[in-house]
Amino acid sequence: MRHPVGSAVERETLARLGILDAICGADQGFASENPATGKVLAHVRRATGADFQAALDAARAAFPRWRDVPAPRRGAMVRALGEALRRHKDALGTLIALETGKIKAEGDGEVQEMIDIADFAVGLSRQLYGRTMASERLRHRMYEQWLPLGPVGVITAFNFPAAVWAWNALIAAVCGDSVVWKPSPKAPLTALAVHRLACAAAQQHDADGIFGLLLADGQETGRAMVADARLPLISFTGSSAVGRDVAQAVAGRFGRCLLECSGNNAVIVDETADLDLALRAILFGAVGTAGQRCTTTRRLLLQETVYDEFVARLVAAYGEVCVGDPLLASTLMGPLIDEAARSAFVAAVAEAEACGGQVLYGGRLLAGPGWFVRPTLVAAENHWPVVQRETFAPILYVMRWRDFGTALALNNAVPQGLSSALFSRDLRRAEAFLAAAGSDCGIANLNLGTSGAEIGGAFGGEKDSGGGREAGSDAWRAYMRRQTVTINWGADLPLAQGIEFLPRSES
Ligand code: UN1
Repeated sequence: MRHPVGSAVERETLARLGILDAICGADQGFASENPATGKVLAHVRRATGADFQAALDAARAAFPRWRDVPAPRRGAMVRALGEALRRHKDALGTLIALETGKIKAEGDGEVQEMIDIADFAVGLSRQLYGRTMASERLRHRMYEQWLPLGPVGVITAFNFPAAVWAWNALIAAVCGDSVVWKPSPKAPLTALAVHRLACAAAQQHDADGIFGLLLADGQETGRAMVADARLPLISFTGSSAVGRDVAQAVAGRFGRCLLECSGNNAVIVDETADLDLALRAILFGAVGTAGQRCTTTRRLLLQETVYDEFVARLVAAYGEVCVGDPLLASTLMGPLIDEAARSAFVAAVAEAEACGGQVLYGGRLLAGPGWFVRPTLVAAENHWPVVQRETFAPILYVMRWRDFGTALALNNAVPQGLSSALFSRDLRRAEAFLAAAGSDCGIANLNLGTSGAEIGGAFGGEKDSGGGREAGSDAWRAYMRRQTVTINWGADLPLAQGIEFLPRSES
């Protein structure tokens, strides 16, 4: 059952996070809405062109000071922010739920993801390692070092309004960079709350000005950031269509891009799989966050021998999903983000049906208020345009296969290449899935779902998913510039490749 949240909870949450004073009148800014009620949560002030210049100037001014701070001390600032996030986890998790419609458990999980990346970044602050190479020349030494890059522009989406900033900003911070953040206009309050905590930590650690924030609801600010050579790196999360424009614009000025774009992630299930595990993973992957993760499971590829049984179990499980108020503990799925998302859901279901798709479950809206839909299963074919596209909604397209080669081919036969998963107990199939000719995605999971990655791995995808890698592993390198250093400590000048280059008199 749905119980729209009351404004008392909203006010109290904003107060707990200390951002009530940042709220402005309706005529002074743009609205953040609660998708569970369809009502305005609050208005926030819109950044002007002057604010943009001021934010860039501040980030530029902060950078030379910050890059001189030893990296482990930069880590201490991030540790303080991680501690503040721990203290505010409940309130921030609630605000994320209020503003994005994701359920409270997932809102809290998103804050935990920030805490995790903070811990990771603190450790990293003592591990920004370069390599030493063996020089071919006598009495020469070679090594590479990683140096701070400059102010980083971070553009984030509504669906992870806090964690994706943290992936970027906390790694960038230990790397010695300042950060200018443009969050989604659909989640400005979360950004305000996070930014407030970040600035407090920065202030306590002589890092004033390293975290900038620009709240804006048009395309102008994002475009200005992308075009501005003062931001040597742009990290962008959003659709492949916008990501393509960002990539071209940033390449045109020889900037660097980190792109986290659309996914169209498949789960393959074969007849040897633990079907109980597969069912739970697919439910979380397809229904979690109301299908609005870039890692959401959008395609289910079932071996034909288990198709009927598994679909029947899935339909039954979908019937048990409680759709409603994101703050209620019993709710598994909240609303879509806005009316446009709900229209896209309706259009996608209609398009699939027009192609001959059979709705196995859901396919319908739930009556207002709020942008609620039913989680949806559609028997479909992979080549239909609607299946080839990412629709940010809980629609799972179900398909069947006979031989495993076909399953692998279907997994890869979409423009996107973010996440993928196989449920199987067959060693040969598992290895084939993970081999070079297997999944072409940036993420390949065996016996777990496509979403819910840990921060310790590098996160990102191939093809139209953009090619970026963020968060763990060596993703930090994107936020630094590499310098190759060669030192001659001898009294001679040998040239590489054995070249002799001497005036005639000396030879
Ligand atoms: C996103 O949807 O943009 O792996 C990020 C996951 C989360 C991050 C998703 N850790 O689903």
